[in-house]
Parts: sequence; C-alpha cells; structure tokens
Amino acid sequence: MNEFVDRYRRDGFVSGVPILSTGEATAHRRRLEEAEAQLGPLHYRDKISTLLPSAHELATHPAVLDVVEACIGPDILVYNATYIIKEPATEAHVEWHQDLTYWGLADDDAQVSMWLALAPATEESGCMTFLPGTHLRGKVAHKSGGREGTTKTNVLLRDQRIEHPESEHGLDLGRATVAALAPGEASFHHGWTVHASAPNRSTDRRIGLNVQYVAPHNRVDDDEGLTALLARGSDPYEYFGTDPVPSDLNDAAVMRWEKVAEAMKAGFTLGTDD
Ligand SMILES: O=C(O)CCC(=O)C(=O)O
Repeated sequence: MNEFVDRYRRDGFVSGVPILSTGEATAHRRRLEEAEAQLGPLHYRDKISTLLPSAHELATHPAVLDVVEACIGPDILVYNATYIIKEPATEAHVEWHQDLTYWGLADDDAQVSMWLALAPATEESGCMTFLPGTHLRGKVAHKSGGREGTTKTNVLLRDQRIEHPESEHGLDLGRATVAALAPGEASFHHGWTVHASAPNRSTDRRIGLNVQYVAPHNRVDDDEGLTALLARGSDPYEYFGTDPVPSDLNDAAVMRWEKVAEAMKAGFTLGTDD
C-alpha cells in the first residue's frame, strides 16, 4: 500500500493496482452488459452507482477504498461514478485535461479518481495516458466547445481540452506514461494530473468504471442539491445530501437515478476554462 501511495503522491497517479480477479471483472462486465440490454447505452452516465448494484459494489469495494483511504483519509464519500466505454474501432477519445478544472472543490487534495478496467485497457484499445508530476502544477487553462462544424469525438461533456499543451503550456508530452490495465486492475489519479486517452483501435469494447471520491470536509461551491454516498468512516459535515443505494432495477429506481444525476450535472457547470 505504501508503495502505491508514494507513487500517487510523487506522480499524481498510480496504475496497475490489483482489485478484482479476471473472473470477477468478467462477471461485473456481464452485469453491466445485461443492464445495457435493459436500459440502453450506459456510457458516461453520472451517478450510475446509485442505480446499478454492480457499480455500487465496485465503487465501495474494500480493496478500492483501502487505496482511497491512503490518499484522502478514513472518511470517504463516493461523489460520482460513470462507466466510460469506447466501442471497438471508433473515434471516441479523451483530450488532455485535468478533472478539477470544472469541479469547484474547496480542498483539491481531498479527492481522488479511480478507474477500474472491466475489459482490457491497452495502448491499442485507448487506455489512459498521464503526465507525471502535473498534479503539483495546479490548473492549466482549458478550452471548451468552440469547434463548430466538426463531429464531437472528445468524450468529455463540454469538449474541454488543454490546447497546444507543449507550445502554450510547457507540458512535456515526451514524459507521457501509458497506463495499461488488465481487467480487474485500477488506476488512481489526482484531479490536477493532466491525462488523456486515444481512440479504441482494438476489436473489443474498452470498458472502465470511473469513480470520484471526496473527503466529507471537502465541498463544492454552491453545492445546493448535490449528493454523495458515505462509503467508509463518518461524515460530521453533511455538506452533501445522501445518495440512494441501488436495489431493484425498475421504473421508480430509474426515475430516482435520473433526478440525482441531474443535480450532479448542475454542480459540474460551475467551473471556468481559465
Ligand atoms: O476513460 C478514459 O479514457 C478517460 C477517463 C478520464 O479522463 C478520467 O477518468 O478522468
């Protein structure tokens, strides 16, 4: 554990952390794909761990929470969870960015993002690539939108990106580290760590569950209506409302999820590019 956390603190990310066996990862993939058959596409849908028991189990998995605890302390809230899925041979990719740009959090270090592979995440299938040490630099100016007339292939909601990372921002892409993950392995990254991912050129889907954790003392500016789930420890602050725990997958559960996800989206509109 210490070795993982030392790497996290030094580089702003750690990858290849074993969480599930291959068989367990395959079983969770199957459960996701059954849910997709019932509900339609589930790529990049906020708060999915409030709807699907499989996502909830993974977001609160003890082996995940042990790493999260070592990064942000013993009190842990699940703030958001989304599957990020790249279909085979598609152009979907993620441009260089920092997660925290748009979050408006009070304590930048009291958060961490986990990405758990449920299918092979390789260089070919478009795994994540990180720029080590960039978490220490703080915010780099982003652009969002503003590319009229082109089909949006950047997965990120607002097409946000760090444009011209080397010439304008002095980032050294030669130091980029490819973080391949076998099914069942996870990476953890700090919200200021600059990262990206390329399109999936493989013949399989690339599927990851991305979960964002915050410590309860952390809060989002103007956090009216935001919710989270206490996964470990205690929350004496109660800045966040309480997320539901998933049970049966029925119409009422879907409606409840949609409402919670809507409130989450409102929180994400706070930040600015610069
Ligand atoms: O799934 C990907 O390729 C990118 C994910 C990402 O940007 C993140 O987890 O912050």
